[in-house]
Amino acid sequence: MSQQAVTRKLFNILKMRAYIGLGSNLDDPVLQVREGLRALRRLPQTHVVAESALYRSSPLGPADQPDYVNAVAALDTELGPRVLLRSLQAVEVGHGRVRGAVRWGPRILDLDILLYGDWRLTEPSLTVPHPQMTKRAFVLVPLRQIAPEIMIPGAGRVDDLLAQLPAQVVTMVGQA
Ligand code: ROI
Repeated sequence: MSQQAVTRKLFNILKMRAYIGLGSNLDDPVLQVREGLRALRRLPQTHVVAESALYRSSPLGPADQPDYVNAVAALDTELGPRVLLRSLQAVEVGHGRVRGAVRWGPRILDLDILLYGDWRLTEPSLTVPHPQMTKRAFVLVPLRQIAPEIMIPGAGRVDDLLAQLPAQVVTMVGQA
């Protein structure tokens, strides 16, 4: 077997399918989310396998802020969840995100680990599945686009979760 084939085989064994939520409501949110997707494609030991379209929605939480643009990406990654989280935080900071500014305030680029395989983690800095994702149509609508059959550990199928939510308007605004 060639060296390349060995490397590919190892990657297949080690990799985990993770889903990342992206969101922005400042400084040209469509551009920010596209830049975020580009940054995901550059992560080491990681292949982006699907990207949803971009969706606009009004802010959940304080209403006196601009509308958000959201998307979801699926990755196959060899990075563990904590290293993945640190890598995402580095991308956020690179995009001018100031952590701990205003809770639920506007943000240039937000990258969240939604799912990491079927793992369930509860740690001070990382809870997986993302604890609010089941209540957020702006997460579930793009997730359903790229993974209609996905099961959210401890919560259920994405379609069933969406059916239980009060109507939230989430409008497709462009392709990734
Ligand atoms: N609201 C929407 N619509 N989209 C988001 O990505 C988003 N992110 C947030 C809060 C402030 C909770 N509201 C949001 O962090």
